[in-house]
Amino acid sequence: MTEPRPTDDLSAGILVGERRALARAVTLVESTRADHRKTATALLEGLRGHGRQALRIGLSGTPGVGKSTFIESFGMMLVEQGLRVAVLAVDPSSARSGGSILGDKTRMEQLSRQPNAFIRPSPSMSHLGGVSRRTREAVSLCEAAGFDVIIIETVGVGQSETMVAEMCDLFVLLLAPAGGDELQGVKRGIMEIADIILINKADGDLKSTAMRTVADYSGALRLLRKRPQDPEGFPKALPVSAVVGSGLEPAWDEMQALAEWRKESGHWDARRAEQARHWFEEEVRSGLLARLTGDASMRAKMAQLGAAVAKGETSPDAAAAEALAGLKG
Ligand SMILES: Nc1nc2c(ncn2[C@@H]2O[C@H](COP(=O)(O)OP(=O)(O)OP(=O)(O)O)[C@@H](O)[C@H]2O)c(=O)[nH]1
Ligand SMILES: [Mg+2]
Repeated sequence: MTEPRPTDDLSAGILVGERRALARAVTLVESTRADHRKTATALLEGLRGHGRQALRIGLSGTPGVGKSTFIESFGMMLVEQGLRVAVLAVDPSSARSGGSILGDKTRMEQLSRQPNAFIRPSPSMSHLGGVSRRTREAVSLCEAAGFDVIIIETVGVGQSETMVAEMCDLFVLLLAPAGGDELQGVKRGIMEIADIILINKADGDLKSTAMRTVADYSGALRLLRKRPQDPEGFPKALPVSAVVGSGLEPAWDEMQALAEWRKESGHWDARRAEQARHWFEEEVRSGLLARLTGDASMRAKMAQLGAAVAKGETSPDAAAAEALAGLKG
């Protein structure tokens, strides 16, 4: 008989959708300890091939736009439809203190109490590489645990959005109602990765401004270059109110319509394949970097080569070749 592997229990728990097992597994993939990393890799390998796919939704928006409130009401709507919803947060900056995680818990109070929801705040990791791997692996774990929808939330700061876009099927940008001039404020790169733009706070006094903002963005989106991964009419801007709960069903309908179209047209699979290749290359890059800076002798060699380059004793190319040659074996 073969020995049971340490991850067998965990794996079985995840596959039947146990939240406790899932939470333990996410903690495991977050760990930077070498032995934990080994176990995590074995766990993820063992879980491959379960054949489940969730709809992975990236959600971005500047602080205060209403991401937490939106996730609470949107998530509740999905749960009430019988769907299982996971929420993962990505925040590579250290700006988010324990305080706002607490704040998030209260803002997602109802959702966090649902047996069919799993909410995981951002771990305190400062570098983007660590956050991205942890999030990707957490996404895989949630998918293995049979979640239908995985929302990956990120604050609207540059790089983290691009990273999240590389691990989701749909990218939703949440914006606040604003006058026409402020349209310019949204970075072009973000407009280009958005599949659906939701103008939040379309309620009360802000409603008319929100409707105008929707019209402005609809116009701006029509001017963007048509992307092969979009059916007619996408990307799209819609009004929502996370507080009142209005517009959530139409937004969900559009997300599903887009996902369906991408599945039928082959863009869904092609994108996931491309993402897998992207992350493979990223891992090789970061693995190489880790080996170049990982042990003391390698670090000393890098420092010595760097100094030699700085003094003009050798060329950057030759020094790099020498550093890389040191990795062999
Ligand atoms: N009127 C109105 N206010 C909203 C709506 N959604 C959120 N808010 C308010 O906007 C403020 C910020 O909401 P959050 O959900 O915390 O925003 P967030 O994007 O998660 O903010 P960070 O976590 O700081 O990035 C809160 O006071 C909410 O009550 C909405 O649909 N309408
Ligand atoms: Mg929040």
